[in-house]
Amino acid sequence: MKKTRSTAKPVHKPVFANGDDIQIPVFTLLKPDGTLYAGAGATSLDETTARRIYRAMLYTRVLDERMMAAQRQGRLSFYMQCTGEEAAVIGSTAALADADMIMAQYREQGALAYRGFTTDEFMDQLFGNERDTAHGRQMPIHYGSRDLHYLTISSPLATQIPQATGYAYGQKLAGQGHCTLTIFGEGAASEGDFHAALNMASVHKVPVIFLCRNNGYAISTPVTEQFAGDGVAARAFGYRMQSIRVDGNDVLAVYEATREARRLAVEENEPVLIEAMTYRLAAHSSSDDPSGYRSKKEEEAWHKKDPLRRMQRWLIERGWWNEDEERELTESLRREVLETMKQAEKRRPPALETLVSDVYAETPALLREQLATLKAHIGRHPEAYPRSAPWLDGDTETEGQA
Ligand SMILES: Cc1ncc(C[n+]2csc(CCOP(=O)(O)OP(=O)(O)O)c2C)c(N)n1
Ligand SMILES: [Mg+2]
Repeated sequence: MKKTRSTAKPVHKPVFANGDDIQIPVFTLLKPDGTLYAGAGATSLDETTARRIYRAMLYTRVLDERMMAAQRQGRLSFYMQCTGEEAAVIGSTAALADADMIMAQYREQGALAYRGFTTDEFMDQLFGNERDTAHGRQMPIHYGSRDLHYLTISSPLATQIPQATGYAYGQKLAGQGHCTLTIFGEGAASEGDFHAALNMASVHKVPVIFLCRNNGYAISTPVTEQFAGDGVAARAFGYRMQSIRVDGNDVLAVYEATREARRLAVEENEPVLIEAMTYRLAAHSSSDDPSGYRSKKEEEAWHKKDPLRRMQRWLIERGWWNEDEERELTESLRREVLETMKQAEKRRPPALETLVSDVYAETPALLREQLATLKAHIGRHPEAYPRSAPWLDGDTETEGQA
């Protein structure tokens, strides 16, 4: 039988261990004021990539502000913000190759923005209109993009984590040098799926990077009520996996950590766990009100560590960005989001048939039967379906109206 790795000498009294003797430092390069720590060294970020990252961070902030406002105006049913976590999400994405796979949770729209998901694509999904690739069958924020190697979001927590291990195993077999980044919250890391995924990845040595956004809360439950151990990073040791804890509001540190993690994953078949320490500055979702479970004072303290401000100051200091550019870009992004939203909300809903089409290769008889029953029902009660009824019964005259 193969030996375990333990080389410790046997003892003759019971000796317990709880990991308290292991200290995991926080890797950070950029101070909250945007200056570098002494000893931070040179970053491998070039100007083009740095600007692309910052643009995606700003885009995500603007998108989130607008869409949250749209939800409050009753135009959108639901929304989730990335606010405060942009550096963790976008800094890590930027360290990948564009063809690497991303499997995220639901708060990672910044990754898509970085890869070039268009405002039209965001809006079509959010409004579930006829151009939405999921045909309106998902709630808002469940984006997906085959072209951008971004697995469609699924609501049940942690499902994407073992999927990432499996997918990365396939990437290893394919031998094209790609890896998978899976992003999830610290709450999701309490699911059994997280542990199964880490164990399998470590045993089979697959090119996967597990990025936990430790943002302090799982909805209203603070981390102090979620786990007793040293955060999420320490869990990797049980699986003999490389692990790093990083300041998640420091985009440079996240970028460098993920870059090295990718190298380990792809070149050395070492899966890596990254714990990005960050904070969810906004509510959990449009259905949540954090004032019931956390203080304004706590929020203020984290506003001072805003990842956007931090990167902006660093960029300006280097002469890679300036305040005029910031103002112009912000205004043009606001206009773009608003205009695109107005178009998207006017577009027709998906055809009723898409409820059952492209789910199975061939639509099963039972689903066809249910669709027929639904159509008949709507036909009997058109007044109850004011938006969809006119074009459901083949009334071509009204086709094209929203
Ligand atoms: C299996 C499962 N259990 C519960 C939920 C309900 N739920 C949705 S989000 C959430 C909190 C997740 O927190 P975390 O993973 O820390 O992510 P965050 O929202 O902080 O980004 C819960 C409990 C769910 N979607 N799926
Ligand atoms: Mg969380």
